[in-house]
Amino acid sequence: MIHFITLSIFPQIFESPLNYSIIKRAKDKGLVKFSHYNIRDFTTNKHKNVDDAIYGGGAGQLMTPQPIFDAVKYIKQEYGDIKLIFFTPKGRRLTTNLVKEFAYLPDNNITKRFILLSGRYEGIDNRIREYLVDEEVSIGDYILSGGEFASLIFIDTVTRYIEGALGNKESLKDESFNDSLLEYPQYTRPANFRGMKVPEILLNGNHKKIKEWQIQKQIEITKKVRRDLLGEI
Ligand code: 6GU
Repeated sequence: MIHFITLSIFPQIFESPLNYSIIKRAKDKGLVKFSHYNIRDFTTNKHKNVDDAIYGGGAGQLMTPQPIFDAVKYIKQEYGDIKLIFFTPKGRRLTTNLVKEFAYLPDNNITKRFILLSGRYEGIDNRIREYLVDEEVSIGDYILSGGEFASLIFIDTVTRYIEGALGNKESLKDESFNDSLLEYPQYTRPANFRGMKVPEILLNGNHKKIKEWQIQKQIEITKKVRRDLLGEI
């Protein structure tokens, strides 16, 4: 199982999104587990402040080291040494390959744990990076208001790659990126919806022709929107 331990000043953000569908079922099956810690609970100052002004100037505030160091110490005393991932636009880009590495479990009886640290404000005091953070991960080239949504995306995508998390109806096969091409268009009943028709080729049961059509469509759509995936920038 994978135990995701989140560390954030807004632990409530994690409550709803992890209680649906594939993640909920993975949790019920004992494939994943969640614990959410509030950084503010570890503050030692009277006002429970978690941020402070930046040395050398600059706009905004940074997350201060004390509550994060103490929270991580507390979590590690509870569970032993755990890899800590910090979500930041400065991190390594999260890709299928990286997700598969994080999701990999050598056998089903071991518990793998991650501390997922979400920053807010302008970021974190660099000593947190230097002494506590094992990996910095970004979910894409844009700026979020905080790391919580990135943590949730990490949890969602890693969970999908845990053996047994997907049912028969869902599958890792044939999805966008699995063969570096985007997915082909898919249709369900009815074959004619208000005059909008499903491509004829999909209706005639010629599997070889259908496969060719699907690959052709994958190439077309990938060329159109993600040439970079084809190795052409
Ligand atoms: Cl992980 N955090 C924030 N704040 N912004 C991001 C991001 C993470 N990944 C992309 N943009």
